[in-house]
Amino acid sequence: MKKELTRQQYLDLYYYMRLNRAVEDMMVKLFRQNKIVGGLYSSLGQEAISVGTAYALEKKDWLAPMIRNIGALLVKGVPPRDIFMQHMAKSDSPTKGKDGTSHFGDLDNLHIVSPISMLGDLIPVMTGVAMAGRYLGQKIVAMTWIGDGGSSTGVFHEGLNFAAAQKAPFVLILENNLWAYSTPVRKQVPLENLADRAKAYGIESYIVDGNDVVTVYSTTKEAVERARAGEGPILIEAKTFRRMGHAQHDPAEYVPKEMRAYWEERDPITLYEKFLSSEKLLDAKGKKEIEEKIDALLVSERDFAENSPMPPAELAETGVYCTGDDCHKIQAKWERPIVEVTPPRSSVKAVWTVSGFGAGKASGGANAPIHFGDTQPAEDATGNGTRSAKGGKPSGKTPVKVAPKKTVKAAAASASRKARR
Ligand SMILES: Cc1ncc(C[n+]2csc(CCOP(=O)(O)OP(=O)(O)O)c2C)c(N)n1
Ligand SMILES: [Mg+2]
Repeated sequence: MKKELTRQQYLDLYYYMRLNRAVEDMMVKLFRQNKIVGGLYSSLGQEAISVGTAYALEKKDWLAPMIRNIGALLVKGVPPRDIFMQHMAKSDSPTKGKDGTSHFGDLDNLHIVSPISMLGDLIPVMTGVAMAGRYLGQKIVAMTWIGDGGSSTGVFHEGLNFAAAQKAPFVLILENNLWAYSTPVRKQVPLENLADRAKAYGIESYIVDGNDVVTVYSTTKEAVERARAGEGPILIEAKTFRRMGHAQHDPAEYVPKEMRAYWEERDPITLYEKFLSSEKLLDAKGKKEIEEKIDALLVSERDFAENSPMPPAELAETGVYCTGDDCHKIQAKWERPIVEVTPPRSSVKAVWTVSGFGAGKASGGANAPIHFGDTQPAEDATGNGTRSAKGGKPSGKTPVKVAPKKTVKAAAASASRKARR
């Protein structure tokens, strides 16, 4: 681990990893008391990934968690009581008891898209979120996670190819914990590094030690800022190990003892505590204060959850179908003049360029425009037509200039300046 963050950032990462583990420990107890409805999954030993990656996002960014990403939800601001109530199917839970595990989102405030059980399906969905953010001029980045097993689904490849083709500001975290249920990664992927999958789509990738929270955070931060700057999607493979079975029902006896022992020695929280104490960022007193803070918080959050009633039976027949405004009131938040892109009509000129998008032989060059209106005829597709900031008439066709070679970041910055007009 390298020292490069502020003291507060170091301590935040520690707090959230401890909180992540404590929330899950408490849920194991609730599960054994038969208070959890449905399955219970564990991210024991993988906390550095959920916490380090989500911590690299800004408040306005979007994420969609998978089953082992409770840490990411906590970092995004979900209170532990919501996680407890959701797992207990209580009336005050985010889904009012209609769904379990971490199957809930918050589109209005925290920008969380609910997980989808079908592995890989969140990749095209979050690509869409990333593209929508670009369309609305929001400068957001979207993130989701996938496992080693999930990276072999068809939709993983379709989704990542789509994200790459669209240069979507999207970061995908591939948690390679070496197992998918009882299948070891070696038996289902003929690759040493799953990050190599990125090559098939011409996108950038990183490999990180998933048990080193500082490296996870700083690598993800770099990837997030590159995606935000217009470089397109980025894949990060975080190497780690699934310390528990697939879920509570699975004792994982198929995992070799030596493998488990090796990884238990590399517990991400223990490793981080050593680092913090060697850097004089945390002493015994500070550690105790954090533990007491988390204990007190979780006791009150658990009590709140336990005291929440089970939903009344009649609730089952409500909210089954979306009925429009009384179902959800999500409105697009435009960060650019809406008139630039609506109503779509054939005369609408492209107003947004993304470096390298459409740079193939048959298209217009390194700064091809993305059309928001109807697709223009091929010969017009290279036109770098501009419109006034107030969304007035197109200013006429401007000849395409072949942009001098500049760094991707500079090109992206200029694209973003245009976008803000
Ligand atoms: C498309 C699809 N196939 C199968 C499943 C069933 N399933 C749920 S989790 C899982 C294993 C996932 O392994 P991995 O992606 O490595 O994630 P991990 O559990 O290790 O975090 C499977 C096969 C599913 N949910 N979706
Ligand atoms: Mg796995």
